[in-house]
Amino acid sequence: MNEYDLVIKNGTVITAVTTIQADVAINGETIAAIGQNLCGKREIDARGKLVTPGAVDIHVHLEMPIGNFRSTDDFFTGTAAAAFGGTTSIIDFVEAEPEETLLEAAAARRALADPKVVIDYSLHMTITPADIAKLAQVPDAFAAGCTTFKLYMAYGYRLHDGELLQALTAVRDVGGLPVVHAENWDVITTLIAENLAYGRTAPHWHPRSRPALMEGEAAGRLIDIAELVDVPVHIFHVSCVDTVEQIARARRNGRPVTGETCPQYLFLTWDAYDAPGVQGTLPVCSPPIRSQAEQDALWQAVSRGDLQIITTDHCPFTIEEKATGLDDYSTIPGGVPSIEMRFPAIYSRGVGSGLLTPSQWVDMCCTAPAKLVGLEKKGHIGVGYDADLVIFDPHKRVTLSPETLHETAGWTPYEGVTLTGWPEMTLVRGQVVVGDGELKVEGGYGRYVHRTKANLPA
Ligand code: DUC
Ligand code: ZN
Ligand code: ZN
Repeated sequence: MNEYDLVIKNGTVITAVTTIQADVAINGETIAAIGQNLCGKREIDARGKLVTPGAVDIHVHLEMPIGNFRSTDDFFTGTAAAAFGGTTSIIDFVEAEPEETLLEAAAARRALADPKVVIDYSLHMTITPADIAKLAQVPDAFAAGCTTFKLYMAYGYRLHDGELLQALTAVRDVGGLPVVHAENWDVITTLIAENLAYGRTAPHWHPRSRPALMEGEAAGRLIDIAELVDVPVHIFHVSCVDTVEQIARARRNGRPVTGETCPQYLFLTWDAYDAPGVQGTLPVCSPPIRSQAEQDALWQAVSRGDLQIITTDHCPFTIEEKATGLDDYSTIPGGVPSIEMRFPAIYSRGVGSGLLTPSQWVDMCCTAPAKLVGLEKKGHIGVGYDADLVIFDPHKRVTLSPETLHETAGWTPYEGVTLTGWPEMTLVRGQVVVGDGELKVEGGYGRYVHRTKANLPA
């Protein structure tokens, strides 16, 4: 009988389309067979456990410079935390300095990440306003494996509509996929100035400066410009019904548009901004966290499939860094940590409540994101795919806190939330990366994935 290198036996295998009792056999770095009574030189018993593809988070910011700060998790701590939570691939970002070429910037980012990562990763190429003069370099970025391109409609990186049109056209011409932060920056900056002028400086005013209606407006405008250009588009971190409706309408009209949301919008409400002192600064992220009604509606959208992907936008800062904006909410470095809890949290709240089937959970956290961004061998349990797998204990209860998590911000917005279901073991290309509650590999085990395409949204 054929003996495989490793067999994960007796588990409940969940894919985006089905749930079966089966063994999963691995040779080298690759899934070699799925079936009954498979034999391995090594075997891991997964009886009573779920076996899922490794989760794929296509939106993380590790050691990202923002203003005077740099997001606290680096490529080692961030990917280690991801692995503890069952995530086996991430996509981070390249932002070129004005004097750099896109290729130089990508090479520098890889030089930073390569020695540190413990899971596999790839990079979105950001097109900033300074890069509009470099659009002729977009084919080089694509050829370097950056097949997806980040465009901002907010912050200093914000592209005006004409620049958006130019960037979308350049991305279309190489067959790339634009991934976009959609908010209305003119309205936001005007509301912030007005609030500050009236002495409204507390984080309470953060979501009130970034109205849901205008997030939807920006998404709709983006979708229209993308239609004009005839390019697909993926909308990042959807926080409200207004944006969901724009995406759903576009999809009904046959437009290749997808949307993602993130745990902060599914687990928190804007009441968090009213916590006293520095506590109220911690959940500042953009788009902002909104009302309970918006949160409920996002869960419904996820359940219906009106949003197709769940990512994190992991971008944490320390309490001290957040506190620098205590007297002016508009200066608080934006972002929260979610990289570790995403996959189990969506299982616990989504599958646990019956809002999501196990296959929807796997699709939104693993399969659909991998497919969208062209991680061809990730996100699915099938012969020939990378043996990126999670052995998931559906009964294990974990209460989230800085002590139970491996992120380095020193706080979590999910403090005290108890989840039912947590990864017991995480494998990347056949290697146990997390097991027995420990990290089993060194920085550098992870690899850059040189993508060759992005796929049209389904
Ligand atoms: N929003 C955040 O809150 N942080 C990182 C970038 C972003 O768009
Ligand atoms: Zn963003
Ligand atoms: Zn982001």
